[in-house]
Amino acid sequence: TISCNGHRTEVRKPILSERTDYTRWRLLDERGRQTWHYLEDDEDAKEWPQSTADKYFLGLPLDLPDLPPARTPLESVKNGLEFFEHLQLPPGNWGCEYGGPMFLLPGLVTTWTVTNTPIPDHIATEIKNYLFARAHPEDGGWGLHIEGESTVFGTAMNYTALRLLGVDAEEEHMVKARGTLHKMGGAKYAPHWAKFWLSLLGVCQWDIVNPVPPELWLLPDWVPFAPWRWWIHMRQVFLPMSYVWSKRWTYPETPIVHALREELFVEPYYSISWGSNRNSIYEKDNYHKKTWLLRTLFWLIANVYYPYIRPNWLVKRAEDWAYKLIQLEDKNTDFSNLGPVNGPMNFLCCYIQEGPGAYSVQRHRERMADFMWVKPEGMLMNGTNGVQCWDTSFTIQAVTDAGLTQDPKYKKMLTKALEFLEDQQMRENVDDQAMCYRQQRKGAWGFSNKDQGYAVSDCISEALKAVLVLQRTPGFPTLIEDQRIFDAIDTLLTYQNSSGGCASYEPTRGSEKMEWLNAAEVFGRIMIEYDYPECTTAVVTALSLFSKYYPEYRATEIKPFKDRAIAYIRRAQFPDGSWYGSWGICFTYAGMFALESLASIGESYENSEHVRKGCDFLVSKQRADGGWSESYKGCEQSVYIEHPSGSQVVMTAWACIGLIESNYPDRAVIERGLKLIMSRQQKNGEWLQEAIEGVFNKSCMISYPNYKFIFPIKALGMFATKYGDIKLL
Ligand code: LAN
Repeated sequence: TISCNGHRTEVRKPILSERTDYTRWRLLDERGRQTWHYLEDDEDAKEWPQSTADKYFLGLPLDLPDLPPARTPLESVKNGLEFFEHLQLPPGNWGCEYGGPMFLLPGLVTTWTVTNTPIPDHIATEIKNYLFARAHPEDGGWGLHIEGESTVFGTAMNYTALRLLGVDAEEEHMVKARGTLHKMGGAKYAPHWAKFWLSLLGVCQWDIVNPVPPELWLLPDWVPFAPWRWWIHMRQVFLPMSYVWSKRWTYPETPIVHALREELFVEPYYSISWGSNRNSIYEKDNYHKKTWLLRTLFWLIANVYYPYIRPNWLVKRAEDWAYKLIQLEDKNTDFSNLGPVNGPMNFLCCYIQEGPGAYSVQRHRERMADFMWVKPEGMLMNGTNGVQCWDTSFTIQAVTDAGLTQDPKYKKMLTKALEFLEDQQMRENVDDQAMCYRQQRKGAWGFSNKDQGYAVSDCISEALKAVLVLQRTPGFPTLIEDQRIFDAIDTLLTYQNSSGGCASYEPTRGSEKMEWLNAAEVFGRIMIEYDYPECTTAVVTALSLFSKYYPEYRATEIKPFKDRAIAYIRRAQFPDGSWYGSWGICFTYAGMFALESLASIGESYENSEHVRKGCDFLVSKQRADGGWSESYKGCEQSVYIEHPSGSQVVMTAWACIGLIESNYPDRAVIERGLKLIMSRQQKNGEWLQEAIEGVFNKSCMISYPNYKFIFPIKALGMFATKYGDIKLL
């Protein structure tokens, strides 16, 4: 069939099975580009056997031997490394699922649908399985993230994704989810992003979407709220969204669109007054309430500017410029894009602008695979195209802290890891850096890989520390010559804010007041870059290590940089002695970093009031079993809240690392924490997954599955190096 706007809408529907054959899945890692492949053919499967890492990720039996029980911290570290080494991928990096957010798959499935992208059966089947597995056990809905309570955002969007994949509306999970959605008021009460996706799908009408005018991209740079000043994730999502919004592009009406119009709302579709429900939102979705200022602006744009003023020439200029910026983003990342939200959206923009046959559309289509991950529950979409550089840098550092870099047993593993980091260093700035408002990146590392190519202050720092230490260890090659190290430092030195702190991708470019324009409702603190104790610490410690090896280079700038950064760390401490963590949950995470910062300039429990208060705070939260435990709710509410499932190895490791860094005088406290960590280690050396570890934007959680290896190894290793490898169990 050919639809009204000339696109073919006839795409074969996937055939959904109960599940796929897990012995057929393989992870391919090509220089840090990770994609999963399903080998239908027996011959192919034989030629490309499953690795231990594949089996581990898929939850298949591993047949690894039991190791001698660990009695001392170093024995535990060695058992842990024995296991973790099996998970190292061929190019030298570590990888893992990076799930948590529950709003990513629906955007992808919607994009696939509206761009007439065929979805292979094995992929549709496993996405369906994942979404079913992650439905809330009680009400059958979905939340913003895997541990959250059901929201309209999660439920309306994931329900839609399942229907687009071909799940029947009368299927038992679907009936339950729909009931929950209706109890919350239906999709009319969805937040902005959901209204956007549903409108382009044709399930809502565009009038229900608060304005996303691309005209903002035409504002001169000096305007205090111009988009180039926003946090990069917001402006890079705003960009394609504004393009689609401006075009009011809509998928042709298909039977599934009609069905969803019936299913997602409590009232008949034709009775809904779209324009008057732009601000309708379900209470639990409304984490960050819109300000009166923003609501007024929206009202004026929607009711005055859009219908009566908006001249066509301006629309054209704005759309053209927005599209140009989309193309630059695509070019600079080879279509990997910054993240899993703007990736599919840019894909859609290319489809709209250039048509289904364009190279850009084809390349975007291929790149979607980089975000996917298969685990026992099914297939999910990762929060980035992987955790490659980040987890690899931390792993090297953990082995270093355990004093094991010279142990021949780990030489091969560490050399490969170093080779990976060498390969992933960004050697040049992006083209047209100023035009697309990008930060300098020469010499930097990112969080995932070089294709994605976004430098982050702490990713540069952690990678740099790993490289510096290994390259200075006898027996390791110098793969990165001095000039490349200096490039990294030059870039790193661009990251300090006037406050002294460091943010994530860029120094802060605008005022905190911009939060008044936060329209996403479901996230907090998203509009600009903020100072983070985590990022600042990473930079400080990287600079310190660098100066140790290269005392001359830019020394007169590094010293004051560090002083200002430490002053910020002190200022960021809460009166109770804690620090708020923005990227890990929550106070144990930030506490570890902040105490590390202070330790790096010689402050310890003995000589520093800040350290004393920081340690006392942590110690006051130690549980009777010796562990620490934090719930994601602490991130939302900015107070320490324990996780109901008890002590967690990851948070226990974070707290212990902070205390060890600080020379906390009562060693028994630390030993009790380490004992808990050791007692949770399995016979084959692994630790099992516990509660979720990471966070972003205060309200959305994200998994860091390798942290359960990295941080216990680091904590135990640091203890052994500092106090000796004494018997603990
Ligand atoms: C990440 C992942 C890594 C993280 C650290 C390096 C740990 C942090 O110290 C700095 C910020 C950074 C790079 C970060 C920023 C926001 C990300 C990219 C994420 C939490 C992973 C997913 C998240 C991204 C915004 C998800 C897509 C959602 C949107 C709201 C656009």
